[in-house]
Amino acid sequence: MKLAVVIPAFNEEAQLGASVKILDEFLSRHFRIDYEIVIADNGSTDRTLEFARQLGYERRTIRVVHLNEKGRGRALKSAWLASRADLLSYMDVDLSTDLSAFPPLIEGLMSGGFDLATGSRLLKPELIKRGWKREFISRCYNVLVKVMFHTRFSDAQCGFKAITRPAAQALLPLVEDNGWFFDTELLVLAEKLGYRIFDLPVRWVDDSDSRVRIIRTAWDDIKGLIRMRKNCVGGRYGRATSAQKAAKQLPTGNSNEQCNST
Ligand SMILES: Nc1nc2c(ncn2[C@@H]2O[C@H](COP(=O)(O)OP(=O)(O)O)[C@@H](O)[C@H]2O)c(=O)[nH]1
Ligand SMILES: [Mg+2]
Repeated sequence: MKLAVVIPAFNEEAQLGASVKILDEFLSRHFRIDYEIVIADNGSTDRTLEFARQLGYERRTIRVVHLNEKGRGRALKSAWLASRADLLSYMDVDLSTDLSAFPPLIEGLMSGGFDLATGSRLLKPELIKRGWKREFISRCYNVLVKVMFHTRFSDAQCGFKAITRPAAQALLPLVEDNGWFFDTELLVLAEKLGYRIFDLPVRWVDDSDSRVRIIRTAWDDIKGLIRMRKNCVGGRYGRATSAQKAAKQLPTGNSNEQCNST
C-alpha cells in the first residue's frame, strides 16, 4: 500500500521548503505505509521549481512534477494520474489545514469505507480561523452547490482531499475544469455517481498569502456550476455512469443520479 501526497505549488518559493519538511517529518512519524510527496508546479515564475528540485535531491520521499500550463486542477489531475500510489491525496502548501486531520482522512479510505475523503471547514466552525469575507463567500457558495445539486458534502473547496486510485481513474477523465473549480466538480461528480464521500471536519487557519483572485474565481465557479447543471439536465453524467458501470469501474453503492429531478 502506497500513499501519494501532492502539493500543488504556484509561486511558492517562500513557503515551499519549510512546509514540505514539516509534512515529511509528520508523515514519517504517523504513517507506517510507504509514501511519497509530489510537488506539482505549473506556471510558477519564481524559483519554486528550482527549490522543489533541490528538495527532491535532498529527500528520497520527494518527487517533482512540472507542467508548463497553469491551473491547480490541471496540476492535481496530472500528478494523481501519473502516480503509482494506491491512495492519492493533496493539500495546499500553506498547510492551512491542521495536519492532525490527515491520518483520519487517509484511514477513511484505508478502512475500505470510503472512496473519497475531503476536509470540511463548515462542519465545526469553532475550529476555523478565517476572515469574514472568505467565510461569507464560502458559505454562500456551498449553499448554492447544495441547492443546485442536492449534494450532501459540506465544503466544496477545501484544499485537503484524498481519493482511492480506482475512484481517481474513473472520475478524473470526467472532470473538465483545470483551475479552482476542479474540487467542486470532482465532489459533485463523485456523489452523483455513487461514490462514498468521507466529510471530515478540519482545523483551519487561513493564510493571508493567497493566489486566489476572489471575483474572478467566484465567477469561474458560477460558470462551472452552470455547465455542470446543464450536463446533469442533458443526462451526461447518467450516461457516464452507465458506461463506467459496464466497464466495472464504479462501486456497487447507490448511485445518486438525480440531477434531472432537481
Ligand atoms: N500547481 C499549481 N498550484 C497552484 C496554482 N494556483 C494555486 N496553486 C496552489 O494551490 C494552493 C492553494 O492556494 P492559496 O493561494 O493558498 O489558496 P487559498 O488558501 O484559497 O487562498 C497553494 O498550494 C498554491 O500554491 C496553479 O496554477 N498551479
Ligand atoms: Mg491558502
